[in-house]
Amino acid sequence: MKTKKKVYVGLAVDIIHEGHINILKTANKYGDVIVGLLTDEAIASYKNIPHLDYKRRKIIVQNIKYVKKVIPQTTLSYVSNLNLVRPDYVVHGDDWKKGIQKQTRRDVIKTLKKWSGKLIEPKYTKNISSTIIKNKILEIGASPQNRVSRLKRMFYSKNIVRILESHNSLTGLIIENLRLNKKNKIIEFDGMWSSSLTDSATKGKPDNSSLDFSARISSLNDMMDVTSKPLVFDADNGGQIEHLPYLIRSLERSGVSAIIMEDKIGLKRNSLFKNQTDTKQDKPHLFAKKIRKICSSRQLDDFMVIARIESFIVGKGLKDALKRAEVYSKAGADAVLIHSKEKTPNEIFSFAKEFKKSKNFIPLVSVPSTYSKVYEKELIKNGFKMVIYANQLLRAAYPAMEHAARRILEKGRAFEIDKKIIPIKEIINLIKND
Ligand code: SPV
Ligand code: MG
Repeated sequence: MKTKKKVYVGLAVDIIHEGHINILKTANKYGDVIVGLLTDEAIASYKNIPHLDYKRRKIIVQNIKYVKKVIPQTTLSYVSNLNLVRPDYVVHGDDWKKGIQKQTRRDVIKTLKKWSGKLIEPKYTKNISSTIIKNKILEIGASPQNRVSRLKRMFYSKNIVRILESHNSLTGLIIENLRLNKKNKIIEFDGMWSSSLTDSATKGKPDNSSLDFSARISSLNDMMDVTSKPLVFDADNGGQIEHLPYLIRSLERSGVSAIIMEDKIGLKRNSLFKNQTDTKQDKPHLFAKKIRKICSSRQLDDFMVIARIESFIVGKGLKDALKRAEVYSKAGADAVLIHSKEKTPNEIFSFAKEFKKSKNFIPLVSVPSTYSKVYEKELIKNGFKMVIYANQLLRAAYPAMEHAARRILEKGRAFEIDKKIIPIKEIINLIKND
């Protein structure tokens, strides 16, 4: 009996739609369809991580009647899977002739040539794409549970998770919508940082917990109403251990993905102040108790607890920081934020180098406010998995607003600043209202 031809289809199937079925139906006419399903890591290498994780997408695809087998495709490039499968045909919608997949297509053609395989390109199904559907879902709203889980999935599928400070809905929308095409990859921020510093400053209060958690949660809920990306919550030192379960309950209910809790005690003072003589650190075993309390009270395993170590801030050395990292990791922390107010990342890099050797190593988080010259690629090289740009949007907005106010006072009219500020028409259209 003649063996059936092999047909390879590479798919991400973030959200399944009739465009995928059209491709698979066509592919099935040529032989047995093997789907190379892009892993979360492969997708994260060129755009945002998919809505559903690999396991769930696999279950869907392998139950489509046109599909014979599903294998993982771990890179955007098809080459290694093609060499493995040696298909007679590859089927892909003709939309990849243009745009970021152009090079991938060229490599497929070149590889298929080795065994005279053919590329079949059915017409792309117009007006349907995962992106269009995703935007529709966003209009309805992201479910808290899905939003909570996304952050942990990003930790394990991206080389770095990029978080930016957001102090109101408008800044949340900038983080939600800004996308750039850089070297054939779509880059964007992965989520929002709810900063105690900028939340307090926005309300004209000092960063010393004067602004209580319920006020902060109420304003982050405004951001949650209009965004879908994960939010990381700055919880200072978490407050009283007895109150933590209620804080966690409120955060989970709002769809917050992670809490960052710092190991300081006493009246809170911002870590970037030069003088930290009055700042005290908690005893490691007492702070570990708080971590355990969060772990036992969270309802979703994907809700992350990030322990923030302040040893460098209070002038203690590497040894103290490393000891604490061990204790906090054993207590159940999902990641460690090693904070620093130096001008270079040297001390956090030496911490990373040593901690990486430990069997209790957990992913590292960086807040490059004072050492802002550091590039993300250097953080990645040194073992960091998350970068938090902790205050830049407020710092950008404040001088711009102050300048506008000053010019109006100086000139006795507003005309001079008209060219520097957003036209009224644009501000009206900034927020969709349909
Ligand atoms: C914040 O943004 O509130 C932080 C980071 O906790 S830092 O200001 O560096 O303490
Ligand atoms: Mg803070």
